[in-house]
Amino acid sequence: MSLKEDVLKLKKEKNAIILAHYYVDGAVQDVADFVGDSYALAKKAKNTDADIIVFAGVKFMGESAKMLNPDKKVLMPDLNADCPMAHMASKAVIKRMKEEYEDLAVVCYINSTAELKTMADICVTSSNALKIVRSLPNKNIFFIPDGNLGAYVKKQVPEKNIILNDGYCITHKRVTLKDVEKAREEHPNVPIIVHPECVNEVVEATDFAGSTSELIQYTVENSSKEFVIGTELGVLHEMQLKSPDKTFYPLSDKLICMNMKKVSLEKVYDCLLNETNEVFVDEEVKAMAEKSLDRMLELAK
Ligand code: CIZ
Ligand code: SF4
Repeated sequence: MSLKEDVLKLKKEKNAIILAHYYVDGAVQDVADFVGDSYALAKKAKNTDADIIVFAGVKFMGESAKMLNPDKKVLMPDLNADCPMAHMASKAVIKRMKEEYEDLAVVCYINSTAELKTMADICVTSSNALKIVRSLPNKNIFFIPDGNLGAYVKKQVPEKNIILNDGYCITHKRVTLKDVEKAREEHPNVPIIVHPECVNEVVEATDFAGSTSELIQYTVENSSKEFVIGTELGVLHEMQLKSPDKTFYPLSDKLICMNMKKVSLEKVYDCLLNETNEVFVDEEVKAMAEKSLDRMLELAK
């Protein structure tokens, strides 16, 4: 039997569900029950009746799944697959901001540790950030940890005073304006589409910015037969599956998240077989952090 078949068999025997992010290896996406971006995955994690959730993604995603579904066993193929941006905000700075602005809402991108989420009023993902920020009654908003997504939201929602933090995604930050210019030369008249985790000057120079699922949707609905893709290149797997007759060019070959790529099919199999790498979230942290996640799921409906 192939490793893929072994995983599928084991999954059935253990009543397990495999949730995979679009950024993990294609071979892992192919054994998953559900592949999605962080918003879709959080919703799935909340609504499953499986006994075990194997979360093929980075640590904050496993933590969120555990908080949304505390009675389930959540396993991660590699506990060292961690998103550096998830740590890029300071609790001391958040406290200071709260003192400075009486009506401050701390809006926390889901790409953050459970610890940081304890300081948040509400979580967002890139799929629902605009909708949620617009719907908040607060004028002053501290957007953590991603300064680039924060700047994108600020531009789209000018009626709010959005204070930016200086966190960033090490993967999307590698794309430069030069890459955009080069792609325009090599692929004239081809839409260049990017994730708003890219730096602002890149977002502004391209044709469309959106969340992972919005980018995939764009390539399905747009009549162009070619696209230049400015996000983690794992999404090409789904784009190609959805549009086999279209051609996708990477905006940069540096768009690889090394942490997402730590998740391999072998590790998926091992963690499910031995039920290792279980995710635990401290009770006190969970009690404070889960409110911001639940509030997101409520407001994003
Ligand atoms: O960069 C990430 O980790 C993203 C975009 C996650 C997600 O699906 O929103
Ligand atoms: Fe974190 Fe960026 Fe990797 Fe996403 S792509 S997990 S934000 S480092």
